[in-house]
Amino acid sequence: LTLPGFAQKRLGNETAAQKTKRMEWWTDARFGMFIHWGLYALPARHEWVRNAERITNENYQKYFDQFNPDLFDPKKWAKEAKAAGMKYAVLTTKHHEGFTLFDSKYTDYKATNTQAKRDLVKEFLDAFRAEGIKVGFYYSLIDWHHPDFPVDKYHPLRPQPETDEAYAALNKNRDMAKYRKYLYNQVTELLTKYGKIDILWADFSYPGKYGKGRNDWGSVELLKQIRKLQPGIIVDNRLDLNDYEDGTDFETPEQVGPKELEKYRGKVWETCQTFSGSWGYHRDENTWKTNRKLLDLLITSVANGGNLLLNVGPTARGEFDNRANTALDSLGLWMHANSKSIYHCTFAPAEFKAPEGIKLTYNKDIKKLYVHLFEYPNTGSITLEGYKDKTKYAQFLHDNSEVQIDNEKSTGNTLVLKLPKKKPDFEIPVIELTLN
Ligand code: JFZ
Repeated sequence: LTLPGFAQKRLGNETAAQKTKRMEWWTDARFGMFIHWGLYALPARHEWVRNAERITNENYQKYFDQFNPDLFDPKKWAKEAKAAGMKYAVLTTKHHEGFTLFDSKYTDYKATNTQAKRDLVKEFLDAFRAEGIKVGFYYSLIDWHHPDFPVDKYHPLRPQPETDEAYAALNKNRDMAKYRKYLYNQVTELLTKYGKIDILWADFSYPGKYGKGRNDWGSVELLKQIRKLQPGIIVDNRLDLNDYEDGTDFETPEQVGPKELEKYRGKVWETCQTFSGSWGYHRDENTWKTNRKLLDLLITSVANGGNLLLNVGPTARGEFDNRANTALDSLGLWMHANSKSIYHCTFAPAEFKAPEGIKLTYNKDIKKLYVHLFEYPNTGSITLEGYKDKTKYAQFLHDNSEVQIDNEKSTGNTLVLKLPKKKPDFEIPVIELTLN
């Protein structure tokens, strides 16, 4: 029963089934690459450096003048993404600093006017599409360079302490309506000049005092325009439209740990994660996640029905650095042998309980359950309560070698599997159970 007035607000008339269909490739893909690249690769100390160090346009100009990515070769990026098992990639076409990697006719603050002298977005698209990788645009709603973008609590020029008078003084010549038009024009450019775009990742809203939200961006109109120009596109939830039933395609839990991700089960979501802490290339950051941790995030995402968007911050010369390559290689090795437990998989039916040290994923079409051994037992066996009458066959995923059922110990509905004493040569080995 739907009572009039209780129906949620809607922007369009797509049904839930149509939405599921539109998003099918994305929910199947599970693993994508985020790429944060801009002028902030030069200072190499976080993409928020302008904010953190309160740098003026004038003092930031040197990075524009110096920008010269002589090693930029997106074909290499695309190959690296593909080898890691990633199925889509999202590039920062413009980050908060306002610099555009694409050739926009609405600004001079763009890659074509630097020593790079070319449209870097165009080259990214060509290269990734050639590898069969879906393509997405990150576009920053925030713009610290545009003269009309009103100073707010996140602006590098923000007043401290915060008072209405201080903001008003800084904003007397800034006009949000003009900036809103600029933003609308650039998004329109991005979605009309570059062919089919699979994802738009708009970032981000912070409504409230000295913040910005849907009325500032013109989010309703913007989203309608986005959907009109690219009917198949998938849009993130950062336009401040969460009270619209169809305003959001997916949630974006950012930099959260595996435990936190369990809360998103049943929703449509993608966690974005950095290797270290910064999204932009950060030379001196030494807190890199271990390869195991990255793998944990990938498996845990799928085990809870979500995607992982793993970020790389290319250097100012346009390359992934060695630390990034090493991490991607390691994920690629695992994915090469085990990706069947990732693609087209989701959380297991509730009847399957995962014992301590195990995470489950499930492919409902082929009725396979994937048992990820986060801890490898030294007892030579694992015990799965309630699995026996549901399981037909067990094998390791990486080599299709049989994992024998211990018929003596498998009493009642308990399934006991015999494992090799020596752990297979994967950080987290996977057993594939073929279900009845
Ligand atoms: C934003 C950006 O500021 C950041 O530089 C990066 O691009 C990241 C992917 O997205 O960071 C955010 C945005 C929103 C929240 C947190 C960090 N949030 O709503 O909690």
